[in-house]
Amino acid sequence: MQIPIVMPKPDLTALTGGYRKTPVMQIGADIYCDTQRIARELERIQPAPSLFPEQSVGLALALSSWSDKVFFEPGAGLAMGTNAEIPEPILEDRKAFFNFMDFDTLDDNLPHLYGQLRAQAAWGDRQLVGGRHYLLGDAPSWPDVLAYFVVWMARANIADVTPLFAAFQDMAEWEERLAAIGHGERSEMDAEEALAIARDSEAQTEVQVDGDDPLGLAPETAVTVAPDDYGIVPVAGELVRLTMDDIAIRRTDPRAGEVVVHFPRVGYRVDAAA
Ligand SMILES: N[C@@H](CCC(=O)N[C@@H](CS)C(=O)NCC(=O)O)C(=O)O
Repeated sequence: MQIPIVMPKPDLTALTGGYRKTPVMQIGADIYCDTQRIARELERIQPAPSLFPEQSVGLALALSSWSDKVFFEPGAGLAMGTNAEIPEPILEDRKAFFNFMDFDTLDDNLPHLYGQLRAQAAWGDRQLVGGRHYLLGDAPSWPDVLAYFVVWMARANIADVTPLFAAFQDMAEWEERLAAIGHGERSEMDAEEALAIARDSEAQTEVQVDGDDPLGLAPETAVTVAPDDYGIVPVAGELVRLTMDDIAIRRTDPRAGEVVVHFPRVGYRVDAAA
């Protein structure tokens, strides 16, 4: 399903209950929000080849927070501040969305942001020293995806990025290797069909609410779930899962029917509904 680049995104939010970010994965009536949650579900369904090889899962997931915040923020700031091609409606949408960025002082901040982006790209480049093909070794893994998406965004949007990254030859070759992996076979499905599949399916989610969780919530409690960083739109539903890894809530939508919406635990806030 194609989703609009700015709000409103009525077909997407019919599935998610309000979560607006990209990407979202739908499997029947299970809706997975956030790349981290999507990656873990893909790993569960298709464990080989692994996205988390050689017991790297803890490290790889910790790096999600790095790429989502520390690496992403200067990349997004520079994309907004230096790409004259970005249409005005997108800039206006992102001004409200990127609460970590002060658009009034963005121009003065650009040299700082360039410095932050370059120093973090250098980490990636150093990690490849000695002919290592991917960040954790000979096989691609989740940290490659995490680092690549910011570098890709930078190359596509940021003015003067070529000289900024010129010294990072190993990184440039790594980018080519990752791009060569491609996107598999893609086929389009329109929004009405996706919504019909949600309506006609039953969520395949096992109820699991951790009794030791510090939030002390019971299954079926009415809650809201929202990202704790930016794009903070609470999604309301009944608690189905609350573990150290994930959160899931059940909600009923006039167009999508009864769906279960999934989030990662880290980076998301759960509150009992008022
Ligand atoms: N933590 C989220 C971040 C997702 C995110 O910020 N996505 C950007 C696009 S790459 C977005 O949603 N931008 C606003 C929009 O598409 O409306 C994830 O890893 O999926």
